[in-house]
Amino acid sequence: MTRRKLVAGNWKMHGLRDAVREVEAIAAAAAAHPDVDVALYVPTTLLALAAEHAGTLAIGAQDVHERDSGAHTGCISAPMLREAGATTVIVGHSERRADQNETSHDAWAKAAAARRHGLSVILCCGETEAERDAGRAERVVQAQIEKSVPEDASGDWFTLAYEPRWAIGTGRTPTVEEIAAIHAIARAKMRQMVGEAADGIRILYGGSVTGANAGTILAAPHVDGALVGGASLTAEKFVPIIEAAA
Ligand code: G2H
Repeated sequence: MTRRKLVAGNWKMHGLRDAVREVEAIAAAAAAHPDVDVALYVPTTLLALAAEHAGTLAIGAQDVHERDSGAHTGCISAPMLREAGATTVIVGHSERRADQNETSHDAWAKAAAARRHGLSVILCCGETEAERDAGRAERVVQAQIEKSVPEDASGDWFTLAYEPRWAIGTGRTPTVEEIAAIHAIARAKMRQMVGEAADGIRILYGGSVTGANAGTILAAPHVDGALVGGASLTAEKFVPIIEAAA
């Protein structure tokens, strides 16, 4: 099955209103490469502004609450994200797992909430350095997938991102063979869970992707795109990654 490449930028806790210039430039690059899907996950405060300038670029949030409303101070629901202009959301990012103690079950519930309200989802998984050193990377990723991938996951709304925690923001990446091996295992695990629908689900690699390594990583077997942090903050750094996917 052919899967379109997806290049997604995760701005994390970066960006004030003047960053709209970067959104515009990234949107122009997305429009110039209609064969690649491009998404930008901005801080909540920038959703509405970014959506105004998005064109074909998908604008997303970096987290969502599992409930639609209620007494949850500081949280944002899927209907609120939709109203602000988001069409997609990241769940289960390892920084939220580490900083907010989020679990794979939380990621599952958040993905379900997003789905209920028509938001597409990137769900993140990935092992720690200690887990990889102990030879447990494959089992850790399989267990995360088992606990977090929704029963109705399919490629029209769901994407998995493999982000080894030790590669995030460190400048270190696994070898292409290591990335391909985990992606193959991840797809096999999803096939067990959702059957043939797994073949339509894109699996992104994330962790220190740059313009310099994107071509090699994106050409690896089983890699359907990239989730990019630091190198997505400016068009100058992000556009070469979009071009590498085209
Ligand atoms: C991993 C990635 C974006 P970076 O978190 O999700 O960040 O590219 O900075 O390693």
